[in-house]
Amino acid sequence: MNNMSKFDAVKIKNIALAGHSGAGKTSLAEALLYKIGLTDRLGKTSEGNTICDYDAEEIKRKVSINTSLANFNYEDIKINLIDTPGLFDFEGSVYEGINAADTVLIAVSGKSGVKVGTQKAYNLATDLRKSKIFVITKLDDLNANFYNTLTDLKTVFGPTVCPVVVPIIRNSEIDGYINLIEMKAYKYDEKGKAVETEMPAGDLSDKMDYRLDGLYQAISEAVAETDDELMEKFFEGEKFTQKELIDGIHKGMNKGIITPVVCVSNTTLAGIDMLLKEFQLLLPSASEMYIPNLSSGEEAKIKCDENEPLSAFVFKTAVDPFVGKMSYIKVLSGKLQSGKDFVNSKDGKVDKLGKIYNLLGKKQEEVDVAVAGDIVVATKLEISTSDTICDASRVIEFEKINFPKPCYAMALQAKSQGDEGKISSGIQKILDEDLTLSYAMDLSTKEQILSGLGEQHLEVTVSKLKAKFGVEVVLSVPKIAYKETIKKKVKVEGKHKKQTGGHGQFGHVWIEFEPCISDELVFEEKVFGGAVPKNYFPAVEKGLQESMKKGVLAGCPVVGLKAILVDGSYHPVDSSEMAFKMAASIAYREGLKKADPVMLEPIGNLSVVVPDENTGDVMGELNKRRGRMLGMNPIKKGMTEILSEVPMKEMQDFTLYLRQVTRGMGYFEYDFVRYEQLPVNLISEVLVSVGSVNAE
Ligand SMILES: Nc1nc2c(ncn2[C@@H]2O[C@H](COP(=O)(O)OP(=O)(O)O)[C@@H](O)[C@H]2O)c(=O)[nH]1
Ligand SMILES: [Mg+2]
Repeated sequence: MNNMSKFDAVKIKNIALAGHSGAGKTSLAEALLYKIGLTDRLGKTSEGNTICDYDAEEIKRKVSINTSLANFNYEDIKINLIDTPGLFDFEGSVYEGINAADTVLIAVSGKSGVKVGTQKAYNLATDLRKSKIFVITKLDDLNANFYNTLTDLKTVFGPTVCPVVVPIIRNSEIDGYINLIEMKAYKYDEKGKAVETEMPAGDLSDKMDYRLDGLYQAISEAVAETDDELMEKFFEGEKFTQKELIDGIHKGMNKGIITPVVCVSNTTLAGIDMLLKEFQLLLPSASEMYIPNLSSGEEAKIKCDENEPLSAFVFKTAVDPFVGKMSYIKVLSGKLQSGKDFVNSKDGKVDKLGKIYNLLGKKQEEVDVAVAGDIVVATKLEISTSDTICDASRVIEFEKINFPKPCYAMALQAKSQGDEGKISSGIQKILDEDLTLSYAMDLSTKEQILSGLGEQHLEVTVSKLKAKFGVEVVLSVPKIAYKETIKKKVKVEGKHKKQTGGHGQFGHVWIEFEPCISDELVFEEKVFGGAVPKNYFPAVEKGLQESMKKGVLAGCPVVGLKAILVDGSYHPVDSSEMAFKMAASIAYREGLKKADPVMLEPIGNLSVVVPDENTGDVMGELNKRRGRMLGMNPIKKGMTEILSEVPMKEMQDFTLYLRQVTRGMGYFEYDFVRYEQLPVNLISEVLVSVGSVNAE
């Protein structure tokens, strides 16, 4: 057991690996851990044997799904790596990982360049005031092009992009790397070991016009921006010392005005040692990080210092059927110590910390204290993601993680009957760990609806239910809660008369039906001279109310109906409440058919945010989906919000469409507003889909 942490917040660096799927994040974590000597073989995500992709679903799918942790010591610092998934369906995990980081390392594939995942990671890191560094990967691949990718980064992210390690390219092959801070050139041998070599003069690449002096000038300029004195020095044409460059970049990263760019190969390990050095020299430590605001919106006014009272934030929860609940915690001040009491600021409850662990992938190493700045996992505690736990002497609550909202819904059913109980207990555990999922019954269709961020997200959830909780479920397209109403006023007769043996049945009514604005039946009577005795009125009303549960078109519930009992007759012996109820339902069926019945469909308000260049496409698509445009607003850099009203029927796969056309940049919110008449030409199509719900 690691008894006392050797590291204080000045010596801890929390780095989230983020970026587009396939950019090489998990492989980079693997390369770093191998280089450090924590592993003796370099795992591959495609072979399912990496440290960070250890979950059964990840091994099966060969892709990261959860945020995972690894930690190592480098020189005199402790580095916590937080590997996040790149697929947008698992974006919730990216929010968790970036939340816990001080620096977001954005991996960019040198083969494919800047992708939507690159932009999303950059934007989220910027919004949460994290430092950023770009790592261009896959430089060993012949199709990788560092300088094109660099140009790409500069175009998209502007002048804060600042190359620090660049390759020397001769005859389309990498001939070495230059560290622009040291102004030294290196070659890597087969073992990924750096050997210093001669600095090239002039061009670094055959095709591109990136020149050494130009790159050096760019770094100097960026560094000059961080400090007035340095700016003066720069204008006087003086060269910066190595220390000035390092401190300047460090400061610039902290302020968010410099994003260094380095390059690596995760397979040959070229550049990995320089990246470690960069971690040590350039990256801000946990003590310098921006402390998130309180849930009240106020500044937290605390220091990331172990001598302050404890405050720590739960950024992730994992529920293991065997181990139980695992809470991933970032300590923001003070010390987290096993066996010590803490207060959960959400409800003031006091609890005692059990065991705490450092994680290396799935491997747990017990520790007994974690100081400010560090990340650990605590087990078996009744705390949830986004909770703040504190020392009783200073109870504060940090703002919650603002997770993306579920936007893709499917109906969920047990494969075999009787499993419903198992489903809800299993889902409850999955909901605890995944705040981008929701599970609720649709009261109008009586279906259980599972919503998440996309198809794969729900697939993985179903797969987890089976693997972890032993229950099999099937997903289907959710039913739409259609309704029916009438458009015309009619007057109809309903007569129920039966003579069976001795006692007969007799009920007879005349009812006027007309449209009105009400979800419930509006019932009146205008009966003269006791044609229908008063004591049968409630039976007539009840008969109509029961009938309204099913319309005459598709058996959907009827709304907007007013009924006036105007006339009828009775029999002194054979009439009964039952008989009048029957008569009312006969009148109902007759009346609604004649009263121009129509179907109603739910309509919702849609606010969809897309990159400017996609507005035309998305508006065209909304038009096809029977949307009604309400307006357009430019929102932050390059994004436009389109407001419209769209029928719910057309929204089911909208997430998938939007993902595809905006390559993942677009997002939306959709809320039910009202019912509207379903166009007549769609009735037959809808009849097919509703048929099964209402046929009893
Ligand atoms: N040639 C080469 N392949 C790489 C490198 N880094 C990652 N890959 C491959 O790219 C694919 C995606 O890598 P992975 O680490 O899973 O990406 P992630 O989604 O960002 O975690 C895998 O097949 C890796 O083997 C690299 O530096 N060079
Ligand atoms: Mg990965």
